[in-house]
Amino acid sequence: MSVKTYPVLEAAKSRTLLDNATYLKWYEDSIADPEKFWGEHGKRIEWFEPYTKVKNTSFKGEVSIKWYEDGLTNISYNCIDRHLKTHGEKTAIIWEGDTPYLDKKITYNELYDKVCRLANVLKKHGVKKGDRVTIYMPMIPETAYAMLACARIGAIHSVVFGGFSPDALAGRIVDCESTFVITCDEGMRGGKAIPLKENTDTAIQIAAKQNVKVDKVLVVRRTGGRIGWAQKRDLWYHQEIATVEPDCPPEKMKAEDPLFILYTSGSTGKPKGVLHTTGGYLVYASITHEYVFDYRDGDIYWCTADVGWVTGHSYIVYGPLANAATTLMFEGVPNFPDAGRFWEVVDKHKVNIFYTAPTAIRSLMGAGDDFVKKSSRTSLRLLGTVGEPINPEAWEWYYHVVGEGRCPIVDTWWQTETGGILITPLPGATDLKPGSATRPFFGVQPQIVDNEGKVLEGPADGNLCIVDSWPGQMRTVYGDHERFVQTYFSTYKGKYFTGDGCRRDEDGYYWITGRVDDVLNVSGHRLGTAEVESALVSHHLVSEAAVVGYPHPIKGQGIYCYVSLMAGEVGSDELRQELLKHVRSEIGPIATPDKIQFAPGLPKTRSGKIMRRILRKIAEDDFGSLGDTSTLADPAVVDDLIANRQNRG
Ligand code: 6R9
Repeated sequence: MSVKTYPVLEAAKSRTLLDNATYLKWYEDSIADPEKFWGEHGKRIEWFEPYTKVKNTSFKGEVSIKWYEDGLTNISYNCIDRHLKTHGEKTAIIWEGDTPYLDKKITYNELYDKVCRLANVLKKHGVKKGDRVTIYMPMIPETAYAMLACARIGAIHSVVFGGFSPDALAGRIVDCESTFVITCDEGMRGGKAIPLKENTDTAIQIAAKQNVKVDKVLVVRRTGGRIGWAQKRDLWYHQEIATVEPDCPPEKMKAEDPLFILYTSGSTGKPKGVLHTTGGYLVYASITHEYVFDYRDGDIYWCTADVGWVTGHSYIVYGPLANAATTLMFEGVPNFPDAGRFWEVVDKHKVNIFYTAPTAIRSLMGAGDDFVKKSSRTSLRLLGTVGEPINPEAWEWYYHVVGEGRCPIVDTWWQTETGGILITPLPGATDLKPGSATRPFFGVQPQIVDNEGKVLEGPADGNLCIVDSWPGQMRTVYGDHERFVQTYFSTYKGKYFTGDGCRRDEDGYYWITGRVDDVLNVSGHRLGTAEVESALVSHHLVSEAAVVGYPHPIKGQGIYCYVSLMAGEVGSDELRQELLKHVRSEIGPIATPDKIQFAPGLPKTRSGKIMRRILRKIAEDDFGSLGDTSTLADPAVVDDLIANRQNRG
């Protein structure tokens, strides 16, 4: 197969310090002597007490990851105070509301004021270093204030995506025993109000039944909609911040003190609390933000992710603010009021760097070029994607129609667990191939192994591992270090296993082929098949469920559910609707099944294991290659599944 290559653009070459030769040199140095490389680059942030140790990591045995361990710093200080002398009046955050006429700008001076006050509010209500604060918020500046206020006083934040249901929120509150919640009356998305406070109230009741009592709820007023109020528990944000001091000294944090927990789906069990710490995380978020996006002072930078995901943490809040950038926060959705919204916002705020997800690109591509062409987009200089593999057609459209062939695309591969970007082009250094995340960032050593763990050299197809630590790596699963070791370091002993399949081509470029475990990627959102299955079986009429992904033109992957009902029950369209509703309420709208097939039996091995491989093939309409079905307890089940599949027509 011949793959088109796009050489580095001249404009990108002239802007960046990092041409290809420099990339190669730095990369080599970073691998040959990580201590020296990260020792130098660690100085890009300010330390109250400098580190003398740089790297102390082991992927073997108990697995222990420490970076800059004897240094003292504070992330809020680094993202705000440090910039005040030179950038105090610079815009830190541009907020673009859901409706096109709503926007505002927040300078670094204002950010300082807001964050200090909120930090003082937290303190006043007893939040201390190490306490967990849950943030269940829409895309408004107060969400960033809340994260930074926690970081300022050393509280650990757990941001829960505003699209999650009360049940999912409760699970996350309970897991990290969080007694303080920051939320909003309602969020606004695509013209619709999202009842965040109401969901929080419900979640708190659920959590209470599991013996976790939320003491305080701080409520930001966004819409002014009617909400319930618990006198002793609930606090209005606007009232509270008016009564506290405008300064709050930043807590001196050890580099390895926790910064945040972010729950993410794995192949088994409940979502895991991915724990990131302070020093290494910030160094890594900041260096990748600068070099991957070729960020320069004065650039307007926009990442369209939600702060409820890791992309929002590292590349809306922490990376950009550590670099004193202007970061745009968008409350709305790509197709409201119409499919031209992104490009309108680009023109309105003169956005230079634009970072979004393949699913958004595919859906806007489907809406037609006219929506793009209505805008000028002359400010754009660099485009980025993240979240899932980008198909070459979408890449080409993004490059030629949106970027008019002027803007490099950085296809950035990384994960909640990695804290920052690991495999990516650098705009002034890397020739691009549509669909490839290209080459590793500094200090990152990818390896491709086969299913037996044999290391594959040269061009190869297999499972993606990373062989040594980088500063942004997660440190543990909150409260369950054993699960951390089991999940990431036991499949291939002594290596970090990403869960992704990957091909390396003859130029050493990496092509991520998608998850090789039971994790779905729906519109760039991670979901465990086990989570959807357990939501389905929690319905009283369902006896068993198996969930697989199948290719979906917009979402990347769709959710295909095989459902067996209790004896005597019959599947119907009404029941299908009821199950859709049920899953939405258990997890949230992102988990809404695309197809539900009622199946009297599921293909199982004689030992009772569901053969997902077969279910995947049927969901993909690919029955020619079902493979060996002889180990099935009852091979006839398969014929029934094919006859009743949901993809017909
Ligand atoms: C940052 C983020 C991680 C999973 C990851 C992979 C997929 C992310 C990708 C990509 C191909 C890219 N993924 N970026 N696949 N090309 N550029 O998305 O984190 O939500 O934890 O998802 O997303 O499968 O393992 P997270």
